[in-house]
Amino acid sequence: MTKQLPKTDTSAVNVADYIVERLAAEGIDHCFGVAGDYVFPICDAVDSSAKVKWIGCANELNASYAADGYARIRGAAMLATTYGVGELSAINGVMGAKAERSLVFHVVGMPSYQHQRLHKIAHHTLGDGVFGNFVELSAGAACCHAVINPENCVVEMERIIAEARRNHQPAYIAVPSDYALSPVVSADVKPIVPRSNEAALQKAMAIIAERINKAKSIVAFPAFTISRLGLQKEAQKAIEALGCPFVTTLMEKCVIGESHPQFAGMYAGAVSEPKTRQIIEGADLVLDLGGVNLNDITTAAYSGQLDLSRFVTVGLDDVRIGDQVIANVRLEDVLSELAKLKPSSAPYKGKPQGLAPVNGRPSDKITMAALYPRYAAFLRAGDTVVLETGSSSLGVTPTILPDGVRVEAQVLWGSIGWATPAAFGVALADPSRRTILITGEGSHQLTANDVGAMGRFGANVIVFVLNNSGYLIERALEENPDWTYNDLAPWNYAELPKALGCANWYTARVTTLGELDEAMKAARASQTGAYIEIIGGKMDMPPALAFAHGQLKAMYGDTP
Ligand SMILES: Cc1ncc(C[n+]2csc(CCOP(=O)(O)OP(=O)(O)O)c2C)c(N)n1
Ligand SMILES: [Mg+2]
Repeated sequence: MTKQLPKTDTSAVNVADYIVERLAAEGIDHCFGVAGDYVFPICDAVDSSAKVKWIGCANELNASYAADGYARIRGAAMLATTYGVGELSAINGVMGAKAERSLVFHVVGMPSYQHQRLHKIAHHTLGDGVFGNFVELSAGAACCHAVINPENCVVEMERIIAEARRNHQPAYIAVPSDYALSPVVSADVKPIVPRSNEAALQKAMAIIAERINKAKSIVAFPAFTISRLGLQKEAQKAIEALGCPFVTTLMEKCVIGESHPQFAGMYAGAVSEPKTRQIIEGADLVLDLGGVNLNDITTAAYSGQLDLSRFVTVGLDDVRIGDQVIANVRLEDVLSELAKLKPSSAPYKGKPQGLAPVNGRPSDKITMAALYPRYAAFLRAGDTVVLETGSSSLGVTPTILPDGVRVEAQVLWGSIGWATPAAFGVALADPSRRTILITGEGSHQLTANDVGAMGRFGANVIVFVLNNSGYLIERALEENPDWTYNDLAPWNYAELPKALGCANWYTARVTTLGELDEAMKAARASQTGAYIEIIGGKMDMPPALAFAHGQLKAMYGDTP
């Protein structure tokens, strides 16, 4: 990709305009955020930019989640917040993007250099005349950072962009408000594109080829980073050239279509299908493509038996085989080298699992056993599903979904409330697809106010809110499900879109399967957003959650 850098040879370009234009060259055309006086110059630069549109969110946490959702589709996103109060509210969301490898450029407006130099007592500070307090905190949620001035702006932006791309994690860019309005000092730079070292790539490929030749059984294990980097097609080609089965965890749900003949199922430790478990736990060689995250959630409470000495892990920027690490090797390059292989035998052919049959009578109350097959029947190619942490994600992920459905979830960081604004960001990032939000009502309560932003900016999301009278997943993860802290204020969820300004949205509150089926049809047909509140049982949970309920000691450790 050739990027057009903004012009720097004229005093008409100020620092704020330069930053916005430079980020636009990364394929970003929306900026999520909340305005504030220190960040006005950045807001002004966005508002007057022909390339980037300002997307005001209800608060900075929401904006950070929306930026994360957007970045997952576009490869990068821009978030703008004000000093201290704004950036600190965004930290949880930006830290989540760091954990989940989503590239958010977090631009923060600081008090002016002049006031910093004079140690003025200013608003949004601790009143101590110190201005570095929050830089350290926000920088901790990023993989690199810079405090910008007119002289370093052009060079620092290239360094920051290259480093953020290399790690595929957030970057923090702090800009004092007077410097933001100063002309940029030009510098002769070119975009730095992360590339493999050719010798290192050849060395890594030779070792991988040798391992492949020696192995009696191989399985590919594509990681969540494949979708973050937009390498789904490249991973599929590599896996087809290898001819081996591939397995995913729930973090990679639908990374390659689930009807693919080489798909051998979802691995989730002891709750995997026995065949899936045997294929991956018994393989001589596990080709981890992108750095699979084997956490308590993806392994169903560490219940599997994976032998890590049989892994070859291709990270974003290195290859690891046992104790040997070959640095400066890019994932995309390894995938394209693997795609050149010729399989030595006929490719693996699994038995594709069909969609689960839809069950229940129209007059039946909505059960989880009837709900999840209905989601699978409802979803179609061209949908992007954003899944919230909670019982819903444990219900949807083990369900086979149609090809062409994309799934985004925040499995590792697991900050509830993420999915509602993330769905907003996903919808703005690619309006050619339909965005479907599936959330529990407890999580939704944290960030539901940005349903208003969906209406305002024409993001036609279909929202499913499961109302099961509280935090079901928490009830299931405790011996006693009835602690009062798992109860919630009983909102009238289906009335939210109207109250939040989405006047023409389709809304429904459904208690029976017949009502749910009707509402799903109407939502699919609507030209605007749609919002369906589903009434579920207080303790009605999907099987994966019931399993976790029986594994509490393994999840959290035994009582000392
Ligand atoms: C920011 C944050 N706070 C608290 C938690 C702990 N937590 C995990 S799931 C959950 C409840 C989810 O409830 P709901 O969205 O209603 O889904 P349900 O399981 O009831 O379907 C809570 C409070 C968290 N993960 N993130
Ligand atoms: Mg709930």
